[in-house]
Amino acid sequence: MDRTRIDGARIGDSRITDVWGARTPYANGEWPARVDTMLADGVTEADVERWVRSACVLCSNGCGLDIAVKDGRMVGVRGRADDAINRGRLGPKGLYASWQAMEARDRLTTPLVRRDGELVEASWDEAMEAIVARSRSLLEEIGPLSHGFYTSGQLFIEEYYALAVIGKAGIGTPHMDGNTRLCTATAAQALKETFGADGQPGCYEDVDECDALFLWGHNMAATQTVLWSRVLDRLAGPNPPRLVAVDPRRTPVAERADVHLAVRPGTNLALMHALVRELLVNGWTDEEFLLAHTIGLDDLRGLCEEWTPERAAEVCGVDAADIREAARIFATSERVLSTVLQGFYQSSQATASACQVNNLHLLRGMLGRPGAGILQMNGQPTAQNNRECGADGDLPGFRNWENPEHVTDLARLWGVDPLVIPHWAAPTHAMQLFRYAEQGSLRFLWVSATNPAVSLPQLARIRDVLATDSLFLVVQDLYLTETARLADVVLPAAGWGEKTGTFTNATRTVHLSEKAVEPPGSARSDLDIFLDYARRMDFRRDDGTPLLDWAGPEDAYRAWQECSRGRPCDYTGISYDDLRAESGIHWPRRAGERESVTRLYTDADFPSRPDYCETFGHDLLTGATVGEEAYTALRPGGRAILKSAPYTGPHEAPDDEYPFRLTTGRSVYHFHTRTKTGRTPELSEAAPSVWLELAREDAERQGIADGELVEVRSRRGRIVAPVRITGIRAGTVFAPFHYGYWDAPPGAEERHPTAANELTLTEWDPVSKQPLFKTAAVSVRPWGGAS
Ligand SMILES: Nc1nc2c(c(=O)[nH]1)N[C@H]1C(S)=C(S)[C@@H](COP(=O)(O)OP(=O)(O)OC[C@H]3O[C@@H](n4cnc5c(=O)[nH]c(N)nc54)[C@H](O)[C@@H]3O)O[C@H]1N2
Ligand SMILES: Nc1nc2c(c(=O)[nH]1)N[C@H]1C(S)=C(S)[C@@H](COP(=O)(O)OP(=O)(O)OC[C@H]3O[C@@H](n4cnc5c(=O)[nH]c(N)nc54)[C@H](O)[C@@H]3O)O[C@H]1N2
Ligand code: SF4
Ligand SMILES: [Mo]
Repeated sequence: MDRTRIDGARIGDSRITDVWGARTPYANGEWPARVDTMLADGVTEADVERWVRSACVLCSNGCGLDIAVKDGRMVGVRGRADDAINRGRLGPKGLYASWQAMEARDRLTTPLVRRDGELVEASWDEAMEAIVARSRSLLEEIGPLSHGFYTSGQLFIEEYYALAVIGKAGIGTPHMDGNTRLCTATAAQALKETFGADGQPGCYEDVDECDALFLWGHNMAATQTVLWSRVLDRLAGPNPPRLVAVDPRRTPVAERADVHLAVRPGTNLALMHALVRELLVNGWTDEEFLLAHTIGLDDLRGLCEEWTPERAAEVCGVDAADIREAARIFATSERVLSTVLQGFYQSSQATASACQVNNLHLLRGMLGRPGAGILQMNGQPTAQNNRECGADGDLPGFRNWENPEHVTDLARLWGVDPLVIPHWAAPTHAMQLFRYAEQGSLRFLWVSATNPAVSLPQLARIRDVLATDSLFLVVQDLYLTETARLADVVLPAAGWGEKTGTFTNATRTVHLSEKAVEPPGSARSDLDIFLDYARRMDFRRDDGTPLLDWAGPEDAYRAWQECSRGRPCDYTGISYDDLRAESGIHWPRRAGERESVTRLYTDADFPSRPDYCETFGHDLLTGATVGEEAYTALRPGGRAILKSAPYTGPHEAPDDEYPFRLTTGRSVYHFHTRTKTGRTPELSEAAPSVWLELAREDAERQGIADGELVEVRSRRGRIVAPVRITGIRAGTVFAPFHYGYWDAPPGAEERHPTAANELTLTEWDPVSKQPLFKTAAVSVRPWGGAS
């Protein structure tokens, strides 16, 4: 099928095989525009009745686009040439899935409630009253700690903020988190630990200007395809940047790299210590910058002292010469951009490793100017907003739960007693939330826009937890997912294009996504559902007025703007109308300002002052909190903090029984648990079923042929998958985590399991609490069973 047009011209093949589209080479400077369009079969641009302003919600790149509407339905998308993020381009998920998934025939259209063990259709009144009745009785009997909320990185600002106010001021429970814990908790944590607050220092324009680009555990070619197009266009132009990739697999990124460090999974920190040491021992540092703008240099020096390239090479399984070369490129390039993602965030010692990337940049004063930047990347389209709005463990507006002033500030804004807002202990992280449900103390769990029955580690356990009798489970989704099937109440949500709201990509760029069409059946927006719950629960401020009196998204957004005032993520100068006039606006932009801040920290003034910072920090080895007193004694005073931790290595090392290191991740064609991409014909055909990547020498040693079915076992479970022989490092195997069971025959999780998370382990980074999806020990054997 050929429905792709680039710059108006049809290209030969579909964007399934031509993932990044045609090259538009450029030197430093502005990335040329190229407009990608996709329309339903038989529809031409002349047939489109309306183009509705939006941005793609299938990854954190946040590409600006317009939705094509005809006869009240979405019939395609077109990239926006005036958007600085994508300059008109879209990748396969944006082109094919964004709109087709919403038009799927099996969308949820009515609430479901469980009666006599079966989910049956119900009215909104019945469903909401069932929720409210349970909520009220549990609050009376047990109190707020009976309630938990597990949300997403895929809702809008307005929705997170509503949920944050409900959970933190209405109910007052600390048990709130999102799948953002699995996704970008480490990005946030590394930024907080080093600089004092969350907030991406760099921007995508740094790709246009850099001399060297380091991708730390980031398969950008598959996971931010449009950003990778930008990189490919730089590589195709005059004076291309040098490229360094750290990834155990030979990814498309690694194939283009000048240096590819194929480290053993779980060993990132050893490599980072060696790179930092190289900069230190060779004097490749900016002494003036370090003295004026950082603290902690002596400790960092001590930490890395013993990590010669040879020692790290042995631990990581790479060449010492390659480590030296990578360090030399970092040290001798004038403008270095780093991007960090799941190969670091979901691997061992995640926060300590991600902070070492920050440290490399600080050692050279390498941030806050064109081409010199850090992108502690996000993954999900709106992960940033959950962190900002506080529907997870954070307090809204990057406030510090250990700072009583910040809590009082919120209490004033919400009109409630500061004691209602949970801040007496560290917030509950996702894995702990499920543990409380398992133990029976958490009795009410409301899951919105995430599918934990496929995306959390150790699935057999998670399925049991979700099905526990003592737990009242509410699931709010577009489809009847694996998780929804276990719910007591299922609420049908309106999704992208069916509701209005705002969201912010990985580089602080805010887009407005306008409602283009009506949702199917009686589905309602997540915002409407949360507001309805708040109304029925009769949450009030201390003065007796309703806690949430917003009529719709713009009201909610204005309330959020107020909450962000004076904080690092200040939105007060970005209105809906501004977002209608400009395609993508960076925060911070304060009331009255017309220009945004493109790069943070241009003056090297960091948000680390004790009264302003988002955290007083942690010990990066154990996760113990530093506390206000000790933090204040450091006298950070606007300086960045150089910190990391001693190397300890992966938790579960291979042994005789489980000799392989398993790592997991993504295919370019699927988004997570495939609820959208699995309902998109082109994408589902491109990657219909699970596989296991194995190195040739391992396959030969085990007598396994390419395509042969194998059984992969860990201490937690098993999957069965055909082998693909690839350029992965020997001793390591890789499985995509996309393949759950919503479209599999009943009982598949027992007989023919395919979800990579059957194998993964219940462990997390001590600081960010992000689960370790990237390291586990497994065995691989030819599978005897029938296919
Ligand atoms: N097509 C597609 N795009 C997506 C998504 C999707 O599901 N599909 N999801 C979005 C989201 S939410 C996210 S979070 C991002 C994730 O984007 P990425 O982080 O780029 O994706 P992953 O495949 O999870 O992991 C990246 C790489 O880490 C490598 N890796 C594994 N273990 C280690 C290790 O110990 N050290 C190092 N250095 N590398 C290791 C893997 O081989 C893999 O290539 O993608 C976003 N974009
Ligand atoms: N083994 C392994 N596991 C992983 C990872 C890995 O690399 N390896 N990566 C982790 C990461 S980074 C992530 S982000 C998670 C993702 O894990 P999940 O969040 O579980 O994945 P999704 O499939 O994106 O689930 C989102 C759900 O929200 C629904 N949805 C979409 N839009 C809306 C909306 O507007 N409203 C409502 N109510 N629902 C909506 C979708 O239908 C879908 O069911 O997986 C994590 N799990
Ligand atoms: S790069 Fe991400 S945001 Fe852009 S079109 Fe692809 S999936 Fe959508
Ligand atoms: Mo993610």
